[in-house]
Amino acid sequence: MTDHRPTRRRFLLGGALGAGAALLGCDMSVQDTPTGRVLETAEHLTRSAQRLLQGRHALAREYRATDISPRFRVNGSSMPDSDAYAALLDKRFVDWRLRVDGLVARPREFSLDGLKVMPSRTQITRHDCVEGWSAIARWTGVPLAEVLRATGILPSARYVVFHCADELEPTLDGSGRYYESIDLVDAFHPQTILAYGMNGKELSVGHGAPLRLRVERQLGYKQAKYLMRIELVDSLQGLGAGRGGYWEDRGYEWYAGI
Ligand SMILES: Nc1nc2c(c(=O)[nH]1)N[C@H]1C(S)=C(S)[C@@H](COP(=O)(O)O)O[C@H]1N2
Ligand SMILES: [Mo]
Repeated sequence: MTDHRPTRRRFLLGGALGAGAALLGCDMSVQDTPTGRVLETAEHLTRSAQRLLQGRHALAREYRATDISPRFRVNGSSMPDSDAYAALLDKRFVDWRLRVDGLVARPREFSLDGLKVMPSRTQITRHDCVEGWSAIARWTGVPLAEVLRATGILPSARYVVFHCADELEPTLDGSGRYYESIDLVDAFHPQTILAYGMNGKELSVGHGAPLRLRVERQLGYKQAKYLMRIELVDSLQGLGAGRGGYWEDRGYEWYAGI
């Protein structure tokens, strides 16, 4: 299987995070295969793809309360720099709404209290940033699957896009706004939650209040903070520079598996 696994360009300095999961699908090509062996190769690829998919359903390691890091760094934006966010924070997010739209059956807005009365999940996991630091925290939130069950998704939906309140790179045209995306395998993974709580408290502004994504099988930059809108799409092309996220548009990998 390893022969046919596409090579991942790794950008992790020192490889401190260990071997990651391989990219799925797009890099696998049978085009160069001599005709007589196409079927054999196709079978092999199917088997490989299946193993990779099963691998992606596996749970990230969960830790004990005593493993929680005494300090968890704030990284990237530490607070969205806009009057709109300041106004929401001022009123402790009572006016904040998470909009869920795009390729959903029932577009909806959720209040923070509305999300808090939905089924919740708490997990103690390790956050790994590409810059070479890790920290363990307890996250509480609503499984993304529950939100998507409430809105329904259309058959054409392929990706879930997370639009954030912050511009990490201030620009006039909004191209510096933070966003991220995941596929439906990760969207319905049981540890993929929209977190409003951290270590038993409300999520702080630095860590992404009022709501952030936790997608535990992937690196730190996928863990979008300051969520404002979730959009279901069939392609990532129309967003940003088309590579599926703020850092992806600047050269990082879209599937940042750990
Ligand atoms: N909206 C938004 N989400 C973001 C970022 C950001 O700058 N803006 N930084 C990312 C990166 S690189 C990391 S490592 C984590 C940091 O989360 P923390 O501040 O809770 O440590 O958030 C990720 N999500
Ligand atoms: Mo990061």
